[in-house]
Amino acid sequence: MNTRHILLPIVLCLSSSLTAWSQSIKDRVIIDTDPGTDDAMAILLALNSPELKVEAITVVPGNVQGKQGLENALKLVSVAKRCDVPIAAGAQHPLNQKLYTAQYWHGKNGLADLELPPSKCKPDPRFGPDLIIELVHQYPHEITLIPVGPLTNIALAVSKDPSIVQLTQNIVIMGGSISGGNVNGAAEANIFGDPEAAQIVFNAGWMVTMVGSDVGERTLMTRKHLEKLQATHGPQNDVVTGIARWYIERSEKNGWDGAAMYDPLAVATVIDPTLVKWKEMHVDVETKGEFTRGETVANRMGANEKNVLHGDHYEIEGYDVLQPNARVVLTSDAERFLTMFISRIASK
Ligand SMILES: [Ca+2]
Repeated sequence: MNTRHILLPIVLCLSSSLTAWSQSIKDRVIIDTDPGTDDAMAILLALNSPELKVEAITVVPGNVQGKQGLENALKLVSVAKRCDVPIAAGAQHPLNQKLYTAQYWHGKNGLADLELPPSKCKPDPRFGPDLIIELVHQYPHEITLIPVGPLTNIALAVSKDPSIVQLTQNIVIMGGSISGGNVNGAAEANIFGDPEAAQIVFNAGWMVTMVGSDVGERTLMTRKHLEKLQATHGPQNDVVTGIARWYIERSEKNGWDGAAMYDPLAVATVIDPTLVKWKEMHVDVETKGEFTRGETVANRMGANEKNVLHGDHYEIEGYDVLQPNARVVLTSDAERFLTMFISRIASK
């Protein structure tokens, strides 16, 4: 070990969120989503969890194009008989690059090629980022944002009205990774999908809880869990079973033991923060790197070396402390999470 690191004055402690944010009886949440198989499971988990009041669902392009994502969100909410929840379209493309979609992982329609009944719900006419701004002002310090797609809509909302940063209770994202990507060696898909937006969101001035792909990939829904869920029936139960079966098969073909529960784990982290453990870090998003565009670069030391020019070379003169801007989730209690997930969906 490098002895300089031992001298660092900063002690970074593992903490569970029990002390980090207080759970109100019912958390008002906005889910920003690119549905998406795991998004569908996350949305239905949220709608069936008494701890959460889903104030809106905003749609962002990612796994599928924005139009398809909106249709999927409307169908899912209709299956749950929750047309009272506003569903709004948002951005139609990333801030500064072309859209990357992921039908390979989600099926041609984004929902495992299941044909859901036509939606009885209508889209909300407001623009997703504007709806986020409106709701955060309507319920100051009460809204938890749960972005589970590229961060385009959130970046647009924060850029248009930076005051929402202080007025938002919490932001829990599915995105990033501190141990390699799932798109390539460096980047996770949601951050890769809009790195400039992600850099805006991480550095907006709030504490981002980051549920990364590395943790999601250790939180697998396997055939054992699928068997439990397909033993019961109901409109939502059957949709989740169909999606999960397709997603597990797709994952197995790619060498996984089960389906990574990326987005549902982010929702579950809001429902019950004791399901995960995190560490505070400073996270930046690489927007330029030749091999690393879209990587979440997490500083584990809490500081950067201060290098000062001495004649023709630099010398280290100590450290510049970095303020943490993220609670980086490191582990999850996967079995307890899956037990909860199945119990919430079963027979619904
Ligand atoms: Ca997603």
